[in-house]
Amino acid sequence: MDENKMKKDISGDGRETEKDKQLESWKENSDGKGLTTNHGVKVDHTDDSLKAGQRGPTLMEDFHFREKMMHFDHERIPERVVHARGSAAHGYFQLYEPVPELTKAKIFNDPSKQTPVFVRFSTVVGFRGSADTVRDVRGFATKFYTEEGNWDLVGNNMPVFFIQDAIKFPDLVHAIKPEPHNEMPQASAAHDNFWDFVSLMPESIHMIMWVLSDRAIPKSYSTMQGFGVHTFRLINAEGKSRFVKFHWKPVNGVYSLVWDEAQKIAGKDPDFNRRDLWDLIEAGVYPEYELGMQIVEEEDEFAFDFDLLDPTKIIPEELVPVKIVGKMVLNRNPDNFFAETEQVAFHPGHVIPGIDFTNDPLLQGRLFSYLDTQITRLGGTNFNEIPINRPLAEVHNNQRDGFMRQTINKGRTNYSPNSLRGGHPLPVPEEMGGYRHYMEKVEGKKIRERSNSFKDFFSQAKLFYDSMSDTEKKHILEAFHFELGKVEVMEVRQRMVYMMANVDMELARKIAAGIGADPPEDEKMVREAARDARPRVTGRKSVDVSPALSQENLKGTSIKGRKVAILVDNGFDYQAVAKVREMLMDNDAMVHIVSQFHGMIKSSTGEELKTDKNHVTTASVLYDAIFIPGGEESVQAMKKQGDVIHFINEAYKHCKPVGITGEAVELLSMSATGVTETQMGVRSDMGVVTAGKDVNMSEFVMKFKDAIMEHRHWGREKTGVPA
Ligand code: HDE
Repeated sequence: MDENKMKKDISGDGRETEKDKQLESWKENSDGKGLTTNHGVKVDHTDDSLKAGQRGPTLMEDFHFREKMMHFDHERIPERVVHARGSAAHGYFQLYEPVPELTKAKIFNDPSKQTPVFVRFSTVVGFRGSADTVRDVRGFATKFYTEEGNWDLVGNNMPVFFIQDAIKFPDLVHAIKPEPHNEMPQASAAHDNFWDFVSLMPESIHMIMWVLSDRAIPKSYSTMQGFGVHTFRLINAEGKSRFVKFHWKPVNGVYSLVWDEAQKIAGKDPDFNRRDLWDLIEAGVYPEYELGMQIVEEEDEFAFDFDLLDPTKIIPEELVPVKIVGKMVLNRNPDNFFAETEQVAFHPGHVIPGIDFTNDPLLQGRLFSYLDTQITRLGGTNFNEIPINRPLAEVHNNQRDGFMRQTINKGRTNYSPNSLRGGHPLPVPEEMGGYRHYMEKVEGKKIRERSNSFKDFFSQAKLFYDSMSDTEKKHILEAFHFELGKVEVMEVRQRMVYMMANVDMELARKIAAGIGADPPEDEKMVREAARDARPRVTGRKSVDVSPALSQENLKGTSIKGRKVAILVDNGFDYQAVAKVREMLMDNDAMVHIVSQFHGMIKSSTGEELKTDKNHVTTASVLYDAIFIPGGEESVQAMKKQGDVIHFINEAYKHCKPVGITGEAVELLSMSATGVTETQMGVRSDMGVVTAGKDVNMSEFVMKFKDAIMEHRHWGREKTGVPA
């Protein structure tokens, strides 16, 4: 404020002074708390630094400025070396039926209890600010705040991994991250270093099949499977151990994007998956997942044609069905991204009594890595005291000091054994809930060697490929063409072709044809690419195809959470929009009204609709389906809008449902879909659902809903739509 004016006000002349006004306004708006410094002192002004006169230098004694700036200077912590970009949600897990025969873990024995959870989904390769829809593995990490302590199930959306031994992890991650000399490409495996590594690592090929499949571009975290990957152990109260693989199965089905769409979304809305998760929860359409277990008795350890300890292998669900034990519901968004999503620290070693490890060499290495990484990332050993990491179970131990210690422990003893505090905290006997590691008999020489039982690198890669639908196979081939097409060193492309010949000769030939490599006819080179691979073991439990692997068989039975754009302009058919919107809302789908400009749009009968998006703030790739109602004036306007025609073409190209009624069917003949205009009755053809004027809208709405349920209409993929 002007210094002279202030003086005048203070001298007073009976009128309300500037200061009085400020005070009144503060009282009106204050929540009774007010802005403070970090040491709790109330701050009177935060928009100007303390200066020697209005135009003078800034003063060192301005403790508020220094504190504010210094905090800002240090506001970034090292991002996760992998899984840097993540999005998270709170929720709960609830058991369906107790399973005491399998595990003594209390979370699996009390169906009346809701155990709080915090789940973080992530991409692996990209930095914190990278796009969501890149081709990558997705992390699916769950922290269960159980009454017995925290249990972290730190899984992925793919059931296998690239490598068999943790010691290869730094190599894998160095190879897949942007190349060190020029830090390119961002969030992508499509570069020479990665494929050079893969072409020399046949153990990675099963995972490569998953990464080049549609699983690597999930549409929504709410419709994505999760897997614990490793074989763990469950221990019951009698001390009996069984092997277990954990599965998360989304209640609303499993869906992916298509590659062209995923790349466009990365530009249009890099936060696509994050926003979707947030919006679903805000709308009360809570993501739900069932937890499943594949149980293998100890005596069946060697019953399969692969080694249960090998993390590059699945247990086909046709051999060991997934027993569903409970459900997780994500129903609350975090309050603060940094405090929760960024600071959450997962660790596969956070287990509770009743859950134990196997000797999977990848898991064993992870047990070291996660604890270690938090110390750098979160600044010290006290990260478990950060609110999001704090267990609900009480913590009593002899840990005291270290950076950022939060707990003020009372008493003089911090060691065990002690007599000065009666020995407390006392170790807890197993019978009273103390964690006792499973007493597995172990014997062996100290060696750096891979078990021969891990060396069938290709059978399950082939199993995966053979279990895909034709469309999924086509997508895998296209992904190979994209990824290897970006590789500059020809020898690497060629080596990958030889490698893939060990999985499927026909696939390898098709890959070669798309990347300018020789077909894999040289048997010696094919064998060399396989390195020390061993053939599949015969005479054990095995399958040649696993229908459970194909997403075509994993569709949901509702349209819950699907996003539909309704394109309108002034003069649209209100009744048609009302009917479609009602159906979508009734089924928990999300609707956006899209028009050329933001604002209110008037129907032909005078009703008004507020637009949610205009043509420049959205695009067809951000929706699962589109609907365009009739209305003479609206359709005439849209005919002149290239964006509308592009919307139709692109949705059509990506095989999405396109619903069109009344005069709007004329727009089809302007599009590149090749669909001929029809004004007659209701027609549904490969996801294009049309209805002429004056038809029964209920029939249209039903058919449109079915088309949305189908998600993608792959029969259309053959058509070369320019969009
Ligand atoms: Fe991780 N992994 N990982 N990983 N991982 C990390 O831990 C590591 C592996 C997974 O949302 C890091 O806190 C090693 C398999 C998820 O915060 C790090 C090996 C699976 C997340 C680390 C693996 C995963 C991570 C980075 C090979 C699926 C994100 C920051 C032995 C079962 C968790 C951090 C979150 C994060 C190490 C392999 C899943 C560096 C050494 C297999 C979901 O510690």
